[in-house]
Amino acid sequence: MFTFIHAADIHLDSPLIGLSQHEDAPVGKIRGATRTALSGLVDLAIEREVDFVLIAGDLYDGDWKDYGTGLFFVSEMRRLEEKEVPVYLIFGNHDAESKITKSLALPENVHVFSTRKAESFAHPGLPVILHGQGFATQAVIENLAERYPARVADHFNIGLLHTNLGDAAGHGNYAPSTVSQLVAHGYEYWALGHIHQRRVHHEKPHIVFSGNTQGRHINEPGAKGCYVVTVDDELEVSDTEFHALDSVRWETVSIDCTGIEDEMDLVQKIRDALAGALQRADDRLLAARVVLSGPSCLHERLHAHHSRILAECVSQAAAVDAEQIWIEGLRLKTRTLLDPAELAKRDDLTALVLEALDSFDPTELPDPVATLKTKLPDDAVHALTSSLAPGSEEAQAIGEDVRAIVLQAIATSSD
Ligand SMILES: [Mn+2]
Repeated sequence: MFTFIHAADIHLDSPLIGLSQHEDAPVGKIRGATRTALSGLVDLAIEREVDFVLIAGDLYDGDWKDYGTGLFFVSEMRRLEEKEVPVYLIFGNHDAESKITKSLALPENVHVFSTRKAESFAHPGLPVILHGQGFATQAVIENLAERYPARVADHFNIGLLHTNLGDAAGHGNYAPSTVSQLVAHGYEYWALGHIHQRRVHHEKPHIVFSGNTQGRHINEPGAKGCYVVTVDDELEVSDTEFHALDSVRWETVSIDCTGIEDEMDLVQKIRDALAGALQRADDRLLAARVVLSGPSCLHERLHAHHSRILAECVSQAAAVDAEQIWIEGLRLKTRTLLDPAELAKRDDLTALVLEALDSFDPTELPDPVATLKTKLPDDAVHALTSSLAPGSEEAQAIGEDVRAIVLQAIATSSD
């Protein structure tokens, strides 16, 4: 029997998006989260006395800002070298050979697969053989797995691959492959990287994404970590155990406002929901996005006072645990209880306003930043215009705010 750890997408020193704007955010903890995950991985490998560790691409987030990133990785790998734990590593689209301009000599226990062609490493002392190829450039579009070596008989064959399996939507379509192709290849275990959501796609043979080791934004919620894989004496996988490594947990905290008529009741609900989410985060720093939804008589007030409600979320988070919860943002998805058709019956002018409101599109307003744009660098102009592009989340939110405020004004005007 032997065990190994399968990890991928560590994205060492990647910033966590959406947290740094808080002036008293625990910057160190947030900035160090991807490092904490790597240290946790090494601790786990030592504690469990695993035979080896796999890292299936995107160890680095991109080129190192300075040598600190490399020094940290080397020092963590030395801890494994002392315990004689080999590490098998491929590079992915984020840390493709062509993108990384800095390098440091790695300890001898770290084996990096070639980026020119697929190669095989026999793991000493066990009937285990590893096959892999890293990315030479970011946009590897060929099906790398097709040229992986044939299965070696009487061995546990592991394929290390950074791949967009099954043309998954929303991911760079790099080194595409399919489940049926990988099954047919004959290896016992495909250790995959690239998709940040962990998933066992197939068992016997195993085709597994471990997901990333630390969520980096609100769209990477829930526990993140690695798999500890156990292989029995018949060279069959007997267990794939997920182990969380994240120190900052992202979660969308949704509150259904149906039936809530009093703002104080809503505030209490927000506080309870945050307390529940913190408990689920298991002593980790919780980065929460609050989403309010459902039909509510508070709809218009919430939209008119977005920043106050956001501040209330921050305040309630602090009341639950000031050190442990950070509010990433607030999304208002409530619906009005006012009936525009009823309001329109009042008089012609109201009907006219409501008709105009119906077709209101904030992206068609005269451009308030036109002159500013001529003075800004291209990147900033792009950021400005894309955030207010038709259909964007920001444009929709502005549209919702305006509708709610106008409806409220009409509804209260004749009361
Ligand atoms: Mn990645």
